[in-house]
Formats: sequence, C-alpha cells, structure tokens
Amino acid sequence: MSVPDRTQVGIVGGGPAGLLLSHLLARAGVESVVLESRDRAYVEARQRAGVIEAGTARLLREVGLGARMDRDGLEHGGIYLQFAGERHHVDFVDLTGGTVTVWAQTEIVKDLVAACLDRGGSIEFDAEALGVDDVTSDRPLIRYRDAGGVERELRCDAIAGCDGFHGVCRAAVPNLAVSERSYPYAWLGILADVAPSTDELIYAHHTRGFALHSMRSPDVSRLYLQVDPDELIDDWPDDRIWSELDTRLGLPGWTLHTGPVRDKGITPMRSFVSTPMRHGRLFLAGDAAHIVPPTGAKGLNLAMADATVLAGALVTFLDGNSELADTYSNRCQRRIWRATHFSWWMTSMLHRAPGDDTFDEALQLSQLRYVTSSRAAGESLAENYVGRTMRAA
Ligand code: RFL
Ligand code: PHB
Repeated sequence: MSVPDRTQVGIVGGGPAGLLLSHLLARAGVESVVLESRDRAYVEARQRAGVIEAGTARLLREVGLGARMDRDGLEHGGIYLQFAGERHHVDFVDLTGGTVTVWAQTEIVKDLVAACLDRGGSIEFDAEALGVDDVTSDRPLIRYRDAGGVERELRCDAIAGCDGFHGVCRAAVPNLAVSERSYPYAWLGILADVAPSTDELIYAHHTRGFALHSMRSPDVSRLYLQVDPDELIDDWPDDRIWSELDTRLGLPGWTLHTGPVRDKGITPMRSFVSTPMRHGRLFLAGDAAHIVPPTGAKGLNLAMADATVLAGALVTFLDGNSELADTYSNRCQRRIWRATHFSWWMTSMLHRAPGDDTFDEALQLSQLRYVTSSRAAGESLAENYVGRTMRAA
C-alpha cells in the first residue's frame, strides 16, 4: 500500500487522543493520517488506564464504540478508601448519582484501531515523527521515518500533536509556559491472572506506602504499590510484590487472592501542564500537553476530552472559521486544571512522604476521616472522580 504524502489533518501518535481524534474527524467527513512510532501489537497491549468517567463512557457510545464496553465493562458505583486499619466505602451513586466504568485503555485502543481500519482510514504503524515544520504557514508538514526506515514528509492542512509526554510536537510550540510538580515516589503496577479480591477499587493509605487494588475483568486484577522512583523492577520478584500488597491491603477477615503475573512495570509520577496548546496550525492534545499522576484516574479521560474539543475546532477551522481553533487551548485549560488539582490532592492524601513526617501523616489521616464521614467532603471527592471533564469544569 502506498504511503500518503498529504492529508487534511496529520496526527502524530496513535494513542487514545490521536485515534479518537481521527475517528471523530472521519465522522465529520475530514480525512486524516495517524503516524504511530510503535507497532500495532505494542499499542494494543500497552498497559495503562483502567477506569473511565461516565462522560467518557457516554462519548464512546455516542460515536459507535460502546458495544464491547457495555457488554464487558464493569460499572462501579463507588470506591473503598482504606486507612488506619479500616475500609470505608465512598458511594458515588448515593453522593452524586454517577458511576465510573472499569474498561481498559487497551480495549478502547483496540476498538479505535479496528474502527479506523474498517472504514479504510490511515494509520501508519512503525512510523516515527522526527519533527514538524512550517506550522505557521498554511501547509505545515510532518517529517517522519516510515516502517521501511525511509524518511518522508506528510503535508497537511493542520497537525495534531497527540504523541504523548515524550513526543516531538510540544517542542515546536515556542514560548511554552510549563507548570510542573514531581513526586518523590513511583507506582509499581502488575497485571495478574486472578479474579479481583474486591467488588470495587481499594485505595489504601498505609504506613509502608500507598497500594491500589484495581481490576480489568472478572478474571484479571490490576494492582499497584507505591515504591521509590529509583527502585528497579528486577528487585521485585512476584512473591515480594504479593507479600507487600497483602501487607498494605490486608484486613482481618479479608483475603488477597494471588495468581500469575502477566505484566509488571514501574511508572514515575508527575503533574505537568503546558500552554498554549496551539501554535499556528499545530494543536497539542492529551499527554503531549499535560500529565497527571494516576491516583485520580484522570489522564485518559482528559486526553479523550481534548480530542473531542479539538475535533470540533478542526472541522470548523478547515471550513474557514477559526473561532473554535482560536479558543481551543483556553477552553481546555479549566478542565485540565480541575483534573490536575484532583489528581494532586488524591496523590497527596494517600502516599507516604519520604522521611518520618508525622505532621503530614496526621493531616492525611484527618483528610481521609473527613471525606469518609462528611457528606459534603465525600460528595466533592465523588463528583471529581465520577467526572466533570466533559463539562467546562
Ligand atoms: P499516549 O497514550 O501516550 O499516546 C501517545 C502515542 O504517541 C506515540 N508517539 C509517537 N508516534 C509517532 N512519532 C513520535 N515521535 C511519537 N512519540 C510518541 C506513542 O507510541 C503513543 O502511542 O497519549 P494520549 O493519547 O494522550 O493518552 C493519554 C493516556 O494514555 C494517559 O493519560 C493515561 O494512560 C493515564 N492513566 C490513566 N488515565 C485514566 O484516565 N485512568 C486511569 O485509570 C489511568 N491509569 C494511567 C493509569 C497511566 C499510567 N501510566 C503507565 C503512565 C495508570 C498508569 C500506570
Ligand atoms: C487502573 O486500573 O489502572 C487504575 C485505576 C485507578 C487509578 C489508576 C489506575 O486511580
């Protein structure tokens, strides 16, 4: 198949933001080409997010991608917060009327790739963007290396930088303002072939550090441990991981079921917001522009919300009306900062700070007691978790 050398929207990155953008543009009759540096199998198997907000689930249904989610996704009406040896239920349905859905990013990506290929759309896998040029002209271009190692150019009417935190597009926005926070810990995550030991997610505060029990399906569990950012995965054999999870999540009368570990890795944690999300005809979306620590389960939802707003802006922009494109970045910022605050807040409340700061720990426990005993405080947590991301925030 010949490689296209021009298109209306050149999309760098075939993660959830880039693939959803391509899908929404196609539905509006706009042609795009997605350039993705990794191969299809890698992109479809990469373990990332597991929980989506009600608004994201609704969006997937509205754009024809809800069938498998509605069949296999797990709707959750709350979470457990565990601290000081007690497990408390935060009931989202009672507090807000809303729910979240356990539906893995891998499944969303698989559905988006299949939908694109089914409609004859263009995703170039193993195609690494090297840079973008002429973005302030009306014919910007993406330089990339194709699957055969040949360097090529893709001329576009507009470029969407959906290439994640380590991509190349953000660097093409001059005078970028960056607000950033790094955290003195990381998450060690495992995917295990064992039925979840809980009906809803458990977020556990523990003197040895944070732990999270999540899941992917009735047969597959996803669990995380707070570790130091310089920990090596080789120092964590499966037995050590299960034992530490059992210590941090354990309660009398409750059993953590263990099973074969299929995937494991360590992820650093960072908050990062860059503005503006546009320069000329280059637009940034998703992790390319901002990242949040995973504690609030917000990153994927933000990426998909950006893609939705950007699709509307690009459709009108290519039709000669630049109003939505001009306001794209500003319209995204309020939502991004709400999620940035919530993720920072959840992270700060639940993780053990290095050293022996009894003041910090006492504040965390006080906050945890407050959100699990005050309806007003619980409602605030629930409303943010269930999601305001599809609204202006
Ligand atoms: P992605 O998913 O990083 O996709 C970017 C894509 O761009 C490609 N790429 C390039 N392609 C071509 N040329 C180049 N030069 C390129 N450079 C990069 C990459 O290969 C990749 O395919 O960004 P996107 O689309 O913005 O999506 C963002 C989400 O992936 C991310 O925010 C979430 O995964 C964050 N996240 C979570 N979000 C949630 O909403 N709920 C969760 O429960 C949740 N849990 C998580 C998470 C992220 C985690 N990690 C590993 C960071 C749990 C974890 C552990
Ligand atoms: C996940 O299932 O991967 C997950 C769930 C909730 C989070 C983060 C990650 O807050």
